[in-house]
Amino acid sequence: MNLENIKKVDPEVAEQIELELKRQQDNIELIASENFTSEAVMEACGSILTNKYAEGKPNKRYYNGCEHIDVIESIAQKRACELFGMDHANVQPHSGAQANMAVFMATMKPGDRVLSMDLSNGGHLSHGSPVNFSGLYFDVKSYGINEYGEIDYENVRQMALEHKPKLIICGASNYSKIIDFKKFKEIADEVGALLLADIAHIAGLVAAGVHPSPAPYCDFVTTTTHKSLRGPRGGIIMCKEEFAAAIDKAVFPGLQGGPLEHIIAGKAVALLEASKPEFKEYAQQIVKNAKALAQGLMDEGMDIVGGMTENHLMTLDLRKTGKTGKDMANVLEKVGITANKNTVPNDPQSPFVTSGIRLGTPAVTTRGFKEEDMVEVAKIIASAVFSSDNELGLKNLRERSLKLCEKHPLYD
Ligand code: DSN
Repeated sequence: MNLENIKKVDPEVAEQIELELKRQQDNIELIASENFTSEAVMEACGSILTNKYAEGKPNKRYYNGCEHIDVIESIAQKRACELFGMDHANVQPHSGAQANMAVFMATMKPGDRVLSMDLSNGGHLSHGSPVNFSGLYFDVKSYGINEYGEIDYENVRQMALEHKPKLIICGASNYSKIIDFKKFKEIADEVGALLLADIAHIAGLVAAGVHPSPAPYCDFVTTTTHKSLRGPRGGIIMCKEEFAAAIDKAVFPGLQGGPLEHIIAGKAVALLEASKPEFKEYAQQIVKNAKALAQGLMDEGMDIVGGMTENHLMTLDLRKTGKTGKDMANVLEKVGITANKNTVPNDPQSPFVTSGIRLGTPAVTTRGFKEEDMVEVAKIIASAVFSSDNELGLKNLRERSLKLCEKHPLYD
């Protein structure tokens, strides 16, 4: 990584970037929403495009000098539509939360009703959590998951019939099963609701055909670009043509000012990368690795919410070990594994403590981990949890995790 100039101008920040690179290289990244984007994407994001104001949309800007920006943003829009099979794409949202906010703004008035997945069951803050704009300004009803870790579609239907939401949201930030978008569409149609699929977590799997696509069924599809899609940090909204004008207006001038055109260029590059055959293989490997990790953990006697995963992630249920998600995430960090604490359904602990740890495979798959590596990762995790007080044991586990990192170098 070239830090030549920043080292001269600001050695303090340069040092922290170098340390962060080493942290990423020397630790096993299992945060399910993280990934390692390509150097090509980072070049676009670090380019002179950061200098340009371009409020508005391609060929309809409030500033002059946008002829090259227009081409780049149009390329990103076209690639998003082609990759995900939707009519229209707005590639300007700075994040997934802002993409969701724009759909709310384009379709509802404050106080209108939404049906979405509960945050503690795997939903997302921006789908209606009481502490988020979505829960503060809209009337939110939530569905959860059943004892098998699955969405109970009949329960969703009953809730939709009872509450008559204007918008139904499917998609989650911690759900390990395939989402049946067709069933959601049938429910939405039965009650006359609009349907939004937030595919932030599974976008890479959808792009590669490894998870069914929401495109034939949903009015809106939102995603982040930095998770399994492996692009820069940002969001995209896709929709049916009939909602295109309302979505564009909600993004600008509704919610955002100048778009981040350097990041939009990074999104364009990532979308091209995601359309290649190598990316399909990558997405297939993400799922194989997740299954190998889940099986390995279960073989070591650990519980997984809902059992075997069907996508890129899973939640370790620590309840029977008597340990908390908060403590075990810290223990895993000691042995060189980065993960996040997460609630399990009916969690007796608070969301800050939790009884679970969410684990995902997009990032380790990018650096080349295969099934046999995931079995070793499972053994390291189980040993760390079961002997979390044995400092010498943890030190040995740290050496084992470092060996895996050295076997699969990153950004070298
Ligand atoms: N914070 C993201 C995640 O970790 O899933 C969702 O926005």
